[in-house]
Amino acid sequence: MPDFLVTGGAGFIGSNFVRHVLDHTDASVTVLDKLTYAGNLASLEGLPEDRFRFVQGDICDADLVDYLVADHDLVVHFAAESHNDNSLRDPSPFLHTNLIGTYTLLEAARHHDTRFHHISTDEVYGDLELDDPARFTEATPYNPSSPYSATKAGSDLLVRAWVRSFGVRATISNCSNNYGPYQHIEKFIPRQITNVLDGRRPKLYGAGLNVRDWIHADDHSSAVLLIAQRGEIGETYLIGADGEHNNLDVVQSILTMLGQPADAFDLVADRIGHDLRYAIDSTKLRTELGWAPRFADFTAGLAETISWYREHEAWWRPQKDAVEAKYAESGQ
Ligand code: NAD
Ligand code: TDX
Repeated sequence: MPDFLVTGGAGFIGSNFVRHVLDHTDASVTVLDKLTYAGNLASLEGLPEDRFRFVQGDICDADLVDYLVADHDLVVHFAAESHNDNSLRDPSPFLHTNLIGTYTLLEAARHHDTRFHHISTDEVYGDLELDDPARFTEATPYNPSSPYSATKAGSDLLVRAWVRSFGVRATISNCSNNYGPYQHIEKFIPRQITNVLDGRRPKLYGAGLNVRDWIHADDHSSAVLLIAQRGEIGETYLIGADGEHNNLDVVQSILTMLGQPADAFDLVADRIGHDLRYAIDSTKLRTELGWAPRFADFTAGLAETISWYREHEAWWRPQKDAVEAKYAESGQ
């Protein structure tokens, strides 16, 4: 088993992936993470010391990145500024981390001929109409809407260019919306769960009719591990679990599961340029690599996630007031 360098491993999906690799392989893992507001060492507690190492640092630090990449067989690159609303308030860290950071890692992978897997998002494809029978595929043209998704699209294009021009041994995956334990409470599902647990009302942007295609973070991790092990160099794989739901339905499920009336939410200011619908066709990943999600039932996965936030208040409580104060400034 190769040794993994996981960037952004103190974040939501990165920390899930680290646990997944340690549980399902005999590989060792090094995490490189800057510990921005979104990184949390508490998400990596209890991992085996003989197989896990944490390095605090910036993926734009070329010397550090070069030193670490030289010492590993495989880089899995999760580190990013990841929240659309933040990118609308201040795009600059998104350009720094998502573009310069990816470039810095690619240069190190090129110099050391290190296998590289790039984590990206379905948002690079823009959005779909609610009644469009189509879903995104690997052939869908890029059409990003927000500063966040534009920088992720740019990072994907850098990876493709480094494959073609310099022979970097890279793959890319574009995944739909993740949910599950350890997700930062600025994001939709954990924000609403912790609102209800905190005696606040859930906040829906616009009319709540935007659709997201939900996948449990564990299923994202199993797909990434499979692509890292068996994916074809230069290829892109879309990851999704057929989990389309509109935001209103998700909020009403959370309210009901927590014993509140289904109409106990507020409609608030809409997101600027708010993408209407995302939907993934993951046929390539399923047929070529034999992947299937474990959390096929979104309602069951959501109930488990609610229980996790109920039982891990110490993990999210320190951030709650600051997150809500920031949203309040923009009427959300
Ligand atoms: P997150 O915001 O929870 O975590 C990001 C992590 O990256 C944090 O630990 C942060 O400290 C670290 N980081 C940020 N800037 C850094 C830098 N310059 N150097 C080193 N570390 C840095 O994000 P997430 O939701 O776990 O997303 C992880 C990846 O998955 C991102 O690339 C994102 O675009 C992609 N993705 C996310 C979703 C989703 O639904 N959350 C869906 C598809 C793809
Ligand atoms: O309070 C809220 N109320 C609300 O209605 C918040 C925070 C969000 N929303 C809406 C906006 C979206 O339609 O919920 C939906 C999901 O919002 P986010 O959790 O912010 O996710 P999204 O913008 O869809 O992007 C997510 O999926 C793709 C991740 O944050 C990205 O990193 C990933 O690339």
